[in-house]
Amino acid sequence: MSDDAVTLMKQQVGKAAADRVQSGTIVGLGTGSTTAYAIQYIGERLQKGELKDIKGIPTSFQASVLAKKYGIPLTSLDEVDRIDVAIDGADEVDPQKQLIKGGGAAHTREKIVDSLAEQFIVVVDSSKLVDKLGLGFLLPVEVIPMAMTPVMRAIEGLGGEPTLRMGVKKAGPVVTDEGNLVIDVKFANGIENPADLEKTLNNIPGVLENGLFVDTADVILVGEVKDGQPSV
Ligand code: ABF
Repeated sequence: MSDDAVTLMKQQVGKAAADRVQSGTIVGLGTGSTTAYAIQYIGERLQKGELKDIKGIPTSFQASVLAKKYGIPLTSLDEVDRIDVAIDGADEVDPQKQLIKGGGAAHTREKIVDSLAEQFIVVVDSSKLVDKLGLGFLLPVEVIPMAMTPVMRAIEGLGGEPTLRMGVKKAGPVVTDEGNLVIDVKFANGIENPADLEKTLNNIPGVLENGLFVDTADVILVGEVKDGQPSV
């Protein structure tokens, strides 16, 4: 699929999510290129006066920068008693609405915000839809730096193949907003039981959070191209 078609799908699904935001609400703002369009369109709706009195809770430094760029007032979990809706991307979505997230190394804060939201809307292009999690995308696991080696051993004991995530633009390992490392895990046959694995991984001493989001997503908005036109 051409890059233009994927961009069009991301724009359409980001707009569709932004159109669901209501005035007077608290909105969780996710990370990634698809959610970036949702943030942009929320900002445009505010500018046009279609939306009033919303406050955003960013899930990453990137989300906070975008929110400020598009004029979305920000707040924090200390200031609010609820999150009405969260909009966030994903790396894989299975038919049970279970997700793999964390390609942007922000899944810890994302899971906090997305799981608190009354409604968690996932925005993806159709390439993210899979039958089984883990066959295509490696599972991100955020690890306290001093525990990296024993955590890797524990993951190998679970049948996973762990790799420390290295930076692309910056040399050295990727460091999360919390100052931790990210291990990406390959499971040769995919992930048989995401719910069990999510709990097992988070019980390994030194693991802060993993990228399995089970029973978290409420709505999956999928951008696709039909007859050459983007649609949601
Ligand atoms: C973020 O969005 C990450 O959890 C996930 O990896 C990413 C997907 O980004 P994109 O929409 O750019 O594919 O929430």
